[in-house]
Amino acid sequence: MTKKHPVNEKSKQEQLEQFKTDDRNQALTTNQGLKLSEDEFSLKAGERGPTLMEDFHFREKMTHFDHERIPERIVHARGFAAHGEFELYDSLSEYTKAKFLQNPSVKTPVFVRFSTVAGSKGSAETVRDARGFATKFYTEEGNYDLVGNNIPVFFIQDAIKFPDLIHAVKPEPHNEMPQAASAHDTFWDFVANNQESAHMVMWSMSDRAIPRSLRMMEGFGVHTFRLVNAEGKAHFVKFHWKPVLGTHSLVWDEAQTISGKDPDFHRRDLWESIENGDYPEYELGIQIIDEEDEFKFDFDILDPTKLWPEEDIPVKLVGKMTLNRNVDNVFAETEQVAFHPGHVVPGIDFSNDPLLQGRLFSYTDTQLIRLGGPNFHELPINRPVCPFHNNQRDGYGRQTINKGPVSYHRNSLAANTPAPVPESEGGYAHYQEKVEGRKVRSRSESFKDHFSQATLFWNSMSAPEKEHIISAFSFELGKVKSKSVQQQVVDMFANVSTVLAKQVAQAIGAMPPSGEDAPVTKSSPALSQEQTIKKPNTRKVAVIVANDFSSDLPQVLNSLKQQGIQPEIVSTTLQNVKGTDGSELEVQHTFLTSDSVLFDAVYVVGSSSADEKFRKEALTFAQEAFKHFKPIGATDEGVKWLQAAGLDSSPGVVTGETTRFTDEFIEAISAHRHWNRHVI
Ligand code: HDE
Repeated sequence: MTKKHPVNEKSKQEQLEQFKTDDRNQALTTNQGLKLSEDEFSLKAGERGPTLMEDFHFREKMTHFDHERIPERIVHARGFAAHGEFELYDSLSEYTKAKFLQNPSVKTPVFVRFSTVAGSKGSAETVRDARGFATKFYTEEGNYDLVGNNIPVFFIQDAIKFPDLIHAVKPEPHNEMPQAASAHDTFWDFVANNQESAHMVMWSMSDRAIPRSLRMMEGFGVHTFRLVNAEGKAHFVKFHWKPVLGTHSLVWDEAQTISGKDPDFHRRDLWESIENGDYPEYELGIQIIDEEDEFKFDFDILDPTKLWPEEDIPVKLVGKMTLNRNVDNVFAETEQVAFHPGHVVPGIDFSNDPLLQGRLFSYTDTQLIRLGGPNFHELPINRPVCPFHNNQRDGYGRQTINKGPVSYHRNSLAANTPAPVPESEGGYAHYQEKVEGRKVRSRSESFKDHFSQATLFWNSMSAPEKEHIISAFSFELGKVKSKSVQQQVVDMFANVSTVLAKQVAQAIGAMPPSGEDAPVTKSSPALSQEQTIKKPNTRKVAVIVANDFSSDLPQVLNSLKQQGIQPEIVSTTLQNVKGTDGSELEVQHTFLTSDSVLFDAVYVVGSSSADEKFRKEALTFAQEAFKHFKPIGATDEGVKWLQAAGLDSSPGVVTGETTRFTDEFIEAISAHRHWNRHVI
């Protein structure tokens, strides 16, 4: 007998509600429910005497505290997550039978965790690193996890090298330095001696590795997967997330300052956006290659160090994900969520990418130690929204109370249930790819070109992006102590571009390569962030205001707000500031509590009654913003201050001397950064 899984109508949110508890206004009890009369003093033999063993209250409280921590993730330890939903634009039945990709009226609940890779759980968030972008879709056929990164390729081609890569990038074992940074000898030694890393290293030295916001970065499934339709026909697919706000980055100097000023910069940005109702949105894109075309390209589609140029294989946008709910408890949800690329649903299958194949082992294995046993799927955040039944039993922390004596298959006592479901009724059947071969430990010839796409990436960058890459290499290698490693890296990247390698060699005192770059025959404009979507909304502007501001200011601020811009008032103290017409503005930050780097733009208003100290603080904000190529606006007294400091009449600096001040300032904010500004 086969039984179809009934679809559970309960949304993920409702399911989670059952597990939530509000301790406010409740009596204090032990975990056994015993009400307690006192919670400040342990039980002692006399007021000045020793504590008694009998104190079960003390022992329970302390034991629980002693066991509060679980091991952090070996990689991606520092992360932050949010709930949301995914909606499809049009049915994808041509390519896949996955139920959540059939019907545009179905909203699929999702949980997304973003992360850095190398740093520990408490590390700063704006470090140079790839970002994890892991999405759990709670579908009616079970959980589907798309566990991706914000960079479309990876450092290595075979999973067996992952422990080596991670050992090399993590803090060096003899002195545990540096934290959350690749700028050290072992990482670059790994790079030079594992040259398949060339392409990914180009990405991680680029602006992609220092995103402005988790809301403004792309996501990639990285590996080639398979979509399989109801007729059993398969296509190769790559998954993309495209942020609706465009792809934008910080600059390195700014990123480093933020690490100190606000190590929680990215989680704060995500949290506040969701609390404000500015829900982060990403469109899901797919690139499709017919199975027959597997060998038509000048790269192997199974090689995870290669991307599929979007100009050759267009990205079809198929749906939108909106993150609209913050977590209630970071430990219960963000920390305990367990992603796994092997969590698939019918209609989604794997390819033979050797990196993906290894990941299919690693993720469950890591949860066993991190979450303390095999029952982590029962944690509220990990439970599917459809029922699950099988003969697995027991283990640490088991919550399900399985009834009856039968926990084996095949059986007659329970009419051979729970029963497998035929493929035609929704049972998962692996795609029957024909596989033949000798058992070998080797790299396919088709995986041996490590530089063509690294060069494609370089050739696709705008001039400022290239400059940033050169400085990133110069910074990172400048921190490397071994002259030999420095030279090996310069020699390696001469294979990507001699222009790049020569400039880096110059910066770090290494021998420059000889020769010139070949003429550019191909570039992929989609790889550059220059042409990305540019919008003003959700951009934060520091508005520097003193008492006696002009009566026009509230109107300017309203116009900014109408565009979704978030002006925040910065002044000397948190006292309200007053305008010449008696109006008042609430101050959100002082010069002490905030900093130019925490904003997208600076607007200097000032006033004639502001003192010299105020003027200096305002100019520090403006000068920092100038150095980081940010838009700067000035009206009133602020115009004079900028003029005196020589900061006016540069690209992206808009002063109230023009009648179109507000429009021009909004335009300057939309542009994100003004790279054509001359910064000394
Ligand atoms: Fe992961 N990776 N990874 N990875 N990965 C983990 O699983 C692993 C790789 C990615 O927010 C671990 O639960 C191996 C590529 C993300 O919880 C671990 C290999 C990509 C996250 C693991 C890779 C990723 C992880 C550690 C080489 C982009 C965080 C904790 C074959 C496509 C998920 C955990 C979250 C986490 C193994 C390479 C993405 C150890 C063996 C390529 C986003 O299982």
